[in-house]
Amino acid sequence: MNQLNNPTAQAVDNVLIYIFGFSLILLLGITAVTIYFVVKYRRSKYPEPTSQVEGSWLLESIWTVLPIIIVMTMFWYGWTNYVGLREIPAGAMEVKATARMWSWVFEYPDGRKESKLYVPVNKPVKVQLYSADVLHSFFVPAFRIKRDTVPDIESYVWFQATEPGSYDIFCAEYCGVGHADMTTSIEVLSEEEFAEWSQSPQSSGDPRGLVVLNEQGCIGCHSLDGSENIGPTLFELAGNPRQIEKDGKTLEITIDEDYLKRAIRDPEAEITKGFDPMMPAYDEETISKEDLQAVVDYLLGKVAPVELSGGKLLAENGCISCHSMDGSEEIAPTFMGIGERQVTVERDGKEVTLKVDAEYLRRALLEPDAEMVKGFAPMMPAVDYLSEEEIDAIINYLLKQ
Ligand code: HEC
Ligand code: HEC
Ligand SMILES: [Cu+2]
Repeated sequence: MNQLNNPTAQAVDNVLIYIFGFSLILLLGITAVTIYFVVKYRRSKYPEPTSQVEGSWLLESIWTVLPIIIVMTMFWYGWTNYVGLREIPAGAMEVKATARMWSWVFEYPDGRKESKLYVPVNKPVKVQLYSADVLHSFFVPAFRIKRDTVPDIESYVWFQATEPGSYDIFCAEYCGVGHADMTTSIEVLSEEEFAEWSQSPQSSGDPRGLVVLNEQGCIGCHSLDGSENIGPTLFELAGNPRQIEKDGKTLEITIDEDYLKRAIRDPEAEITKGFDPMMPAYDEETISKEDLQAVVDYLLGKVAPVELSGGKLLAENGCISCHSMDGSEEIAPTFMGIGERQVTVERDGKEVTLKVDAEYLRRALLEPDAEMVKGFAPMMPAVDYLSEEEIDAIINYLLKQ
């Protein structure tokens, strides 16, 4: 899909048309003059030279100065537009894009990961570019943006969509057999659709309590990881002692459900010692009873950890771009039936046949080069960037295939 009135496309197109236009005028002009002279001064008509021109200050000045001016305007126009492509407009939304063989992952500030880039219309978006393995290039023709992702180097592009729709993303740097399949899209949503999308809990997999903490901006003052901020951290609260100030007296209490509810509904009444009374009160209109319960349950760790879906992890981490689920084996062994398979691997130069089990899969994930499945090239990246739980979820999922 195409739409050409977005700022980055315009910056590029204007310069292109300007330079191309001048080049075309010069090409036509020079060709026309050449043809005219060739015909007019042909040998049969003028067998001898007719004039000896020694020089012309005027002509020479014109054809020196004029091209300099033209070339300098091209430079100036190109430069100012290029700077526009590198300067992020104020209020841009930030997304992290990671390229890996052979897929893209987009990570939002709240931690949500998607394989397509969802953005709202009419909002500048800064895409922070990373590579997990080799050189790739983030290329979106509709927005005229293209930038390499280089391992260990951070770079960025920005764009602003002016119409909802779906716009192709390509990898524009040859990165191996799966290069041509390294495509996805930018899904530009209307503002309402985007708000709905960013709040829909099932697509993020976040428990309701965490969604409310994000939505209400609690995370602006409270961390969830133990670091102190404007407010106390909300990490590991359950059962911990707290010194609070109430009616001018310091009391020691134990954090429980009722305390947390009071702290949110009426923060002024009991102030956590060592902090300023800066927390706004959240009444029932702002946070409903159910949401308050969800927040408190979440803070007390009562919610079962979100069930990690192995299938989703495989898709999110790009495994499916090399491994198929349907039995085809172009690049890597298929996951179909992997749980009840015998494999022949090469280990320390010897061939070994073994039964696929959890231990084997763990080794295959963490140290893929130690045991090479026979008949395949050593292309599998070690997945040591995943957490223990995520690796377990993948292994359990694979064993059931
Ligand atoms: C403007 C910053 C700010 C915002 C926004 C904010 N808080 Fe607070 N919060 C504080 C401060 C400062 C304290 C400590 C002083 C006090 O007890 O009022 C606090 C205390 C708390 C406590 C007691 C913690 C303890 O360890 O004793 C809880 C629970 C809490 N906040 C939850 C929330 C929730 C839930 C939200 C969002 C609905 C929220 N806060 C939004 C600043 C904030
Ligand atoms: C760049 C392509 C590529 C990607 C991406 C990739 N793999 Fe692999 N994988 C391979 C290749 C090639 C092999 C076979 C060679 C070997 O054993 O290293 C393999 C082997 C495996 C094996 C052993 C299979 C068997 O039949 O014994 C498992 C399990 C596996 N990969 C899981 C994963 C998971 C999970 C991911 C995603 C986190 C993943 N792979 C991502 C290319 C890839
Ligand atoms: Cu690529």
